Amino acid sequence: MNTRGFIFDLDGVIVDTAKYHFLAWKKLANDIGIDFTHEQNEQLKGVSRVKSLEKILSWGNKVISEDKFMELMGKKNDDYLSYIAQMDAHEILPDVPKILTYLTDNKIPVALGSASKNARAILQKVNLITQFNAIVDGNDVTKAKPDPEVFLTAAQKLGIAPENCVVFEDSLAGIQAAKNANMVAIGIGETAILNEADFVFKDFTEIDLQFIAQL
Ligand code: B16
Ligand code: MG
Repeated sequence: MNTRGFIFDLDGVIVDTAKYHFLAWKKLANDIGIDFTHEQNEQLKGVSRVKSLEKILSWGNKVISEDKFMELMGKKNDDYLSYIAQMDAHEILPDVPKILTYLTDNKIPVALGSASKNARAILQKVNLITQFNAIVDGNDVTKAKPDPEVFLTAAQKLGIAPENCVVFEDSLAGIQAAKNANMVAIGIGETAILNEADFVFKDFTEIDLQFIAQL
């Protein structure tokens, strides 16, 4: 295999934290008189916390002060963190450890590229933090996916050229970020949504090690 680097998104790829984001955003939205559905939650996948709250407020036609905005962001995150506090390794999605172990056993560089500011805490909770050679999360970048910044920074930290990196992503914005970074984009989810990816798999149980080896 050429010297490839592999970059994993976190939410929706390694763990399913979308369900906790949903609970926390729904409570917050309902508290201020806005409805919040699973369909709307889907649209927040891969989207930063600030942008997520902006979208929820616009769906509810609500305008609030900057102070109130900051207060709501803090509330949502406190609530979200109460769910994260209960996570453990059982929440790692099927066959993710198989792929990570294969890559580390073969000394292939692995990075995390996530929009979440809670990524390190989540990796600690599920006991995967030592599997990554580099971690780039929402604290390290200023431009959100589909901007390629998060993945380009990850490639730089790994010391691998962008065109030799492979990205696993569950959101369309993330697939676009990977393509904007000139990387191979592998979608994890539905082909209908992730149609700009180079390959799409429903989940990691559909990916065999032979496929990884020949990339
Ligand atoms: P936080 P990813 C993203 O993570 C989530 O998909 C998205 O729903 C969330 O709003 C965003 O992180 C920010 O998360 O509030 O924890 O900073 O998919 O890029 O790993
Ligand atoms: Mg994701």
